[in-house]
Amino acid sequence: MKILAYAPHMPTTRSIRQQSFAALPLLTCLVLASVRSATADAPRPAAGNGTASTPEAATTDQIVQASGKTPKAARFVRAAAPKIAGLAEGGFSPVPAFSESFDSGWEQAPGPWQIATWRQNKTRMARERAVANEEGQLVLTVAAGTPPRGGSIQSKEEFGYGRWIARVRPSSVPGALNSIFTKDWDDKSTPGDAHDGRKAEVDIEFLTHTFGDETGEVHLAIHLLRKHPLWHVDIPLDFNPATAFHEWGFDILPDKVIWHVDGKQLWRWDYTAEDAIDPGYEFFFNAWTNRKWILGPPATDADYLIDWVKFYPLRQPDP
Ligand SMILES: [Ca+2]
Ligand SMILES: [Ca+2]
Repeated sequence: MKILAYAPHMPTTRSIRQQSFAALPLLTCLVLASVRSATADAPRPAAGNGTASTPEAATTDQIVQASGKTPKAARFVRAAAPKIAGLAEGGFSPVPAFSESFDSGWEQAPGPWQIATWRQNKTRMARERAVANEEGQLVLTVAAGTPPRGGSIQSKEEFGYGRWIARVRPSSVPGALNSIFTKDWDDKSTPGDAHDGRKAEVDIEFLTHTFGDETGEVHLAIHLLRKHPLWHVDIPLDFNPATAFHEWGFDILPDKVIWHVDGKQLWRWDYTAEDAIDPGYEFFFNAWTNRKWILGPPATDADYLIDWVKFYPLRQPDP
């Protein structure tokens, strides 16, 4: 994403359990301390209205502005794209360490997930916009009209290196952003502070206004605390992501991130001595809107369908 701030999320915290983040991927190392204030997405106390106060707004605006100038990549053609490594070949566990199928009624006992009830990127999140349907799909809804209202969930635990795959179908209604991302919002080893992570973020974001007849775009980004986004790109696609479910994901590896769709590589981002993604990231889905970049709000409710998500950890090398 570009984005930090708005990117996918930005929750606020009222207790330890609420973590937030933004949507941008960030990465790693940055000077934590100094940056925190800069990050607008920082969570604030959700107390009451979850409204945020200040600094966040600036950051969100900055992110949106930067995201609106995202470089455009060459068109992605699924048939011609290279295949990603299989689980064994890539060194991943053959069995997911975490998986969720969002069965009907999921929202009544979301287990390892937290449903956002605060603002993210200036969009008000609520439980009624994060509900599983009869088909066993999580539906994150961006409501028609104003004020900006969306849905968002995040994992309660954090994860290390590995492969994430989510089977999703973004909305065909223009004016929404539907995301898949991982972010270090909270360092879970320090329960006294619920938003002390490094704020690095890896994003997949769909801007539904880019979807058309057999066409569309996906926005990929890396955010680090020191820079939002650190890197981002819009990739034109040879299909419309909203016409069918596809398996989207990313491999978070010790030396690079690889984004993929239906087993084909979308992009590869190699770490440098300064910029890298390290373990300890929470996982998120969200749906939100704004005017400038997302071209929202939508004219009718925009539903983002998420069938399942799985995480295959990278195996430790044998001693
Ligand atoms: Ca973390
Ligand atoms: Ca913490």
